[in-house]
Amino acid sequence: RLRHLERILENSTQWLLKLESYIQSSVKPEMAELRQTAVQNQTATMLEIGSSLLNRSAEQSRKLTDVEAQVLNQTWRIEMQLQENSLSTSKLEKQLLLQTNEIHKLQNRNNILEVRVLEMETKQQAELAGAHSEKEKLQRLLSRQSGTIEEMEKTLLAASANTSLLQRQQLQLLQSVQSLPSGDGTERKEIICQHKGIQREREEQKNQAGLQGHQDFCLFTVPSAEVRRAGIHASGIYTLHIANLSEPKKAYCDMETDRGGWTIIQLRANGSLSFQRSWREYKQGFGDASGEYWLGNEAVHLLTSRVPYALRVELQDWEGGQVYAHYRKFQLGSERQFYRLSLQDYSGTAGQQSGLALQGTQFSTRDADNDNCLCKCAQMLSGGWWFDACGLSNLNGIYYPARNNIRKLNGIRWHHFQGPSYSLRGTRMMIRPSSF
Ligand SMILES: [Ca+2]
Repeated sequence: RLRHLERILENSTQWLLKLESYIQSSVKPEMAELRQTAVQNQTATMLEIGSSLLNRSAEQSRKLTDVEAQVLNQTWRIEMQLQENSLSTSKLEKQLLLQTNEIHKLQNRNNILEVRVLEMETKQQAELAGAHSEKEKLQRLLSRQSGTIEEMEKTLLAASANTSLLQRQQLQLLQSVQSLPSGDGTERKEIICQHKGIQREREEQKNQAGLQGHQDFCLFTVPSAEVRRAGIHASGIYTLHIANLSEPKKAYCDMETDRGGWTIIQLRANGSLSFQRSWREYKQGFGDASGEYWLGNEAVHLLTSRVPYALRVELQDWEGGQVYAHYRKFQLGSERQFYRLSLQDYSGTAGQQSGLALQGTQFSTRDADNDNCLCKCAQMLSGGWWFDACGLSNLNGIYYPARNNIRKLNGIRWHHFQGPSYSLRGTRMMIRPSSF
């Protein structure tokens, strides 16, 4: 049995070996194939992974280069800005330096000016003190003179009383002469002589009162009925015979305003006459006594130089307003003094003393610049006037009609009445002896 078993076992072992060899022979190529495919698969996947990795790295590198470019751009921009900034900074530094230099210069000038101002102040104070003492002296003199003037006025009043008495006698004599029947020549002559005597006496009285010579201003208001009848109390045009003036002058006399006796020296009423005139014209006068006119600087100078005169300025606006300025003392210097203005003792409703012009202001026309301005006021503001630099008034400016008269610097101005650029509707300047 055992041998049998051994033979079976041997057989089966052989069989198994055969099977194995068969299996081995049949399985080997398959395995190889399987391995190959596995290897191929793996290689493919590896290749895929590799290519995706490559793609990714390429993308990353692209992004990196982009970022790099951006960074480079930014750096470049920043550098440019830096450069610009440094340029502007240097410019600013230069400007700063220049400005500090200028400030230094200005400070220097300022210091010099301050020193000058101090010097001037001290000088002015000294001058002021001098002026004060002079003023006191003048006031003393004035009070003395006003005393003598009062005395003179008294004598004048007495003289005028005498005159009116004499006039009455004269008129009576004349009337009696007229009532006499014709024929008696001798008596008539006598009466005429008496009349002449009265006239001479009147002249002498006038001389004593300092009113010598011809009748040269609007002073006809002797308060007697006879004179009124003779018709020389009324306002109107009169002929003035002014001493030292070659020709008589026609002027309008106002016998009503403030007791009358006024000689009109300037009139603006409707713009019919141009006041754009030369020095010569303002000297000799222009226009007509029946309308707008300027009497003439020479005539006014001669009139106001012999006896004290008063000035009255009347102003009218376009809204019906009316004001006046009265100066108790008014005098005009000679042509050599450029018709320098002298004004004192203001009263009235037109502002204040300096409303017309400052004391001592000279007359200027378009062809004669005597003002206190670097400019030429008469050319700038038109007309002839006592321009300062250029002052608060100009009644000889251009005449502007209604509703066209505001914001006009070259119009008819009076600052203290209607402001600096309002052109007035009408003006009147008139004079009479202060003693009137
Ligand atoms: Ca000037």
